Amino acid sequence: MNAKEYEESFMNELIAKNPGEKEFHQAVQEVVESVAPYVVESPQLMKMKVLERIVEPERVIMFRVPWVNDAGEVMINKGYRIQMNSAIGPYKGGVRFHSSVNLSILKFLAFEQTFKNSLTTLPMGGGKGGSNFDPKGKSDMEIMRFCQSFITELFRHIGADTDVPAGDIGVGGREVAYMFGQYKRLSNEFTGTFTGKGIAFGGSLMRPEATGYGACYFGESMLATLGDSYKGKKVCISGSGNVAQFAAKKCLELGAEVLTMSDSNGYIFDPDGINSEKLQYIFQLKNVLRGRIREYVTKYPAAKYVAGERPWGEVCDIAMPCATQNELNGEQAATLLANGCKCVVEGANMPTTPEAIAAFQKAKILYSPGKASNAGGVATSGLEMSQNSMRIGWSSEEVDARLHGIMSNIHAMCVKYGTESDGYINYVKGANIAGFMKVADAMLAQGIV
Ligand code: NDP
Ligand code: 2IT
Repeated sequence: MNAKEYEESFMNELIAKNPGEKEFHQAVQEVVESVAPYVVESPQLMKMKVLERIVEPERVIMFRVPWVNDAGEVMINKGYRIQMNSAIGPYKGGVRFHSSVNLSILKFLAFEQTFKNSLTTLPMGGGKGGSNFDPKGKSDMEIMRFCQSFITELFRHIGADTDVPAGDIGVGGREVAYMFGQYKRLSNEFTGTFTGKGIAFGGSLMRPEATGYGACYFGESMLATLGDSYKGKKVCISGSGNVAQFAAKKCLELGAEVLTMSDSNGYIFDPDGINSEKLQYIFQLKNVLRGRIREYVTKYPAAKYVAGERPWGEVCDIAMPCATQNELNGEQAATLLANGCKCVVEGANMPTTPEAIAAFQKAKILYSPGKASNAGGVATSGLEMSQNSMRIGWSSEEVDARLHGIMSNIHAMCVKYGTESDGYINYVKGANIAGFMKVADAMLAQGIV
């Protein structure tokens, strides 16, 4: 069987076995395209059905999350944890609270996480969890009661050497703290079972910054392959949450100009650039006041707010999608290319659709998939786990230096496995092959489990 035939029959079977899970199919398709040529050449991988096992979660936990809102009404949400792969370490990955959360989205995220975690070189397996709970407009006490109910069930399935959750969309320091508090109470243990904790109770310095900073470090390495850098570049960022905020901060430090940020209702464009004072306002607006990005134009009237749109129609050199999956489509990719965009660095997971990826690669511009460029977040979670196990805390400088080293190493692995005959670096291929090989080797060694 050649690679193309293998890929087709593999995908047909996957879709038949997992009907309707379109995001999961999309994520698997991308990896299978990259690794199929290797798999068909390896009698061991074929015989031991490593790829067939990798797409089947080791365990899926689905549960009811009942809670009581401030009006005294009983509310019911769905809770999930996908324990995808533990070949190279305990399950590790974030928790997402968003109304769109379903099994397909969490399986795609847990699948991606498996390869991303492998790329970090740290001993972490892949997992992801979440709920269709919508945190928008909820009071602090509602958030707390929800987190407590979520953990009242989940606590029996997680642990420092079993499964270590963290944040993702809708889950930041506040939510991790409430979940950790309830976990500690139920388990009667103070361990590193969550990452992204507050600094006072075992969190790592630099974890909040790590995903956005790491994405910019990765972007700097990409640009360096062309003898270029962020300095003087115009950057369009989507999102205005954790990843977007710290990506913007690092862009400014690297001498770039940040023109846009967004949320699920629209985007802002500031022709004068979002400087550090304006960015400080966004930190306050989003993290303390929990406001909407459109409020930026009230404070800074020279900027415009575009409702219901993504920022990809604006002219930029670098695009950094940092909001959510499938937020940059083929048409928008064509516009970015026509406007001279030279580099796309994903901060979010799978934000670029397959058509858009194909357009960027056809135009041979720099394009990196999230599993490589956003790995700084989970890598620093891995560093938090190490510090917790050793019961010590490293300085910001130490964590940042390690983060920088890990991102450079991931970039080098993408170059090693992704460079094509004409010299173009296919970061998708590089990241998928490098991430897959380590997990596959571990699975082969451990037998059919
Ligand atoms: P946050 O919840 O802090 O921020 C998410 C941002 O994206 C918000 O501005 C939100 O707007 C926007 N957004 C969410 N859903 C949508 C949507 N359906 N359409 C348009 N905009 C949307 O999350 P993070 O910053 O942590 O996560 C952003 C992305 O980065 C996700 O893909 C996540 O998986 C990924 N990621 C996160 C890591 C981390 O360490 N936090 C690590 C690696 C990847 P609104 O306020 O309107 O919801
Ligand atoms: O997608 C991701 O890598 C994250 N949300 C971070 C996971 C983690 O365990 O820090």
